[in-house]
Amino acid sequence: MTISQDLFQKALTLIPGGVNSPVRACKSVQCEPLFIASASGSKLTTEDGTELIDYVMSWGPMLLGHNHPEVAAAIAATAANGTSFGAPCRLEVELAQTVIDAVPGIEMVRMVSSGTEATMSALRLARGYTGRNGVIKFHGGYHGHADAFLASAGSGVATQSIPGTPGVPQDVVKHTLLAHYNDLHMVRALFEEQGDDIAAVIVEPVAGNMGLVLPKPGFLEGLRDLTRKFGALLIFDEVITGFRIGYGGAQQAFKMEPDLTCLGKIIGGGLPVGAYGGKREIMAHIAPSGNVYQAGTLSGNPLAMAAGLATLNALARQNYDALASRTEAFSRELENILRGKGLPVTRNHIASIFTIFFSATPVTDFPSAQAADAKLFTTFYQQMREQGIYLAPSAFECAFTSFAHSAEDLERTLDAASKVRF
Ligand code: KE4
Repeated sequence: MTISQDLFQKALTLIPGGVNSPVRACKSVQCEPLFIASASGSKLTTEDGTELIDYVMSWGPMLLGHNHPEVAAAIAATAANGTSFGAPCRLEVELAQTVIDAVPGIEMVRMVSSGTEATMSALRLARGYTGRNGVIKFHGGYHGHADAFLASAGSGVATQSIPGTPGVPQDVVKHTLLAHYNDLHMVRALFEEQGDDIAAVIVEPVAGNMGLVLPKPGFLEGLRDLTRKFGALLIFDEVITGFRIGYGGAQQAFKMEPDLTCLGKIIGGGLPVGAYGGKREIMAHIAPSGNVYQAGTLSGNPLAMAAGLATLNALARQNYDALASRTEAFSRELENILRGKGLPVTRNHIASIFTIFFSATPVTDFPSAQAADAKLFTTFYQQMREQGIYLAPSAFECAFTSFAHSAEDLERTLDAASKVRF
C-alpha cells in the first residue's frame, strides 16, 4: 500500500469522502486521490515521492507556478508580524487598489475568503440594490456552493452527477432561472416572462466548469443589452478568468463592463481570498456604508492579502500573450496526437486554459459537454497520471498552464499522450 493509499483510507474515516472538496476524490475517473507533500513551479510531489507535471494548478490560483519565491517571501515576512488582526491593515488597502487599477468594471471592492462568498455576496447585493429576487444562471455554470447557485451547476456538482439541489429548499431555488450558455433567446424569453423580478444575470464570461466553453460572438454583449433593458445587473463571475485571461480579466480582453465582478483563486496567490466589486454607486449599498449585510472574520486577512499582492505584482511583469501562444500550440499538438489515434476529439482554448473534449462535435454549452465520451476521458486521465501528468480528475474542469511550465514539461506531456492506449 502506498502512503497516499494509506492516508486516503485514514481520511475516509475522518472526512466525508476522504476529501475537503468533492472533485478531489477522483471518483468520476475511478481513481484514488494522490496526497501531495510539496509543490514547486509546474510540479507536484506526492507523499510517495512521485513528481507530477501539474495542469490543475490548485484549480487556477497558481498562474505564477507553485511556491513562487516572491509569494513565499511575502507570506513569511507577513506571518512574522502576526496572522490576523481582526482590524483593518495596510495590505487590504494595497490589494484593493491593485485590483481596482487592473479590472475595468471595479471602482470599489470587498475582500472575502472564497469565490463562493464572493458570488453569494454579489447576488445578495444585486437583490438588495434592485429589490428583486430572480437570478439567471446557465446550465453547467458553477459559482460556488451557495444555495441559489446549486441548480444545474458545473464543476464538482456535474462531476458527481448530483441532481438538482439536495438540501436546498425549493423556496430558494425557485428564484434561480436557468438558460443554456450561448443561448440569448432563452435569456430574452426569461426576461420577457419575468423581467420585472430578475435582479441579475450571473455568467462566467468564459465558462470553466463544464470544461472550457467560450462565449460565442455577441453572447456577452447580448447579456449586457438585456440586463440594461430590463434593469437587472450583469455579474461576471471571474473567479477563474480574473487575472488569468489577461491582467484585467475577461472583461478587459472582451472590452466589456459588467455591473459587478466576482474574483478569487489567483488574487489569493494560493491563500483563501475572494472578492466582489463593481460600480461605486452599487457597492455603496454594502454594510456598513449601506444596508446589505455581508461580513467575515478573516476577510482581508494580512497573510492572504500579502500572498495576493505579491502574486498580482509579479503577474504585472509577465508576458500573457507569450504564455497564450505556448498554450495554444501545445494544446493544438495534443489534439492532433489524440485525433491521430482515430479518436473523436475537439479542443477549446483561450489564454492559459484549455480542454480536450472526447467529442466529434464542437462543445459550446453544457449538453454538448455532457455528450462527450466520459470513458475515453477516464482512460486518458488514468494513463496520463500513470506517466506523471496530473490533469483535473473530471471532464467538467479545465487544464491550466502557468508561467512556470517549461518547454520540456510540455514536450513530456505530449510524449505521454502519444503513449496512451485507448
Ligand atoms: P471557491 O468557493 O471554491 O473558492 O470558488 C467557487 C467558484 C466560483 N466561481 C467559479 C467560476 C469557480 O470555478 C469556482 C470554483 N471552482 C472549482 C473548480 N472549477 C473549485 C474546485 C473545487 O470545488 O474543489
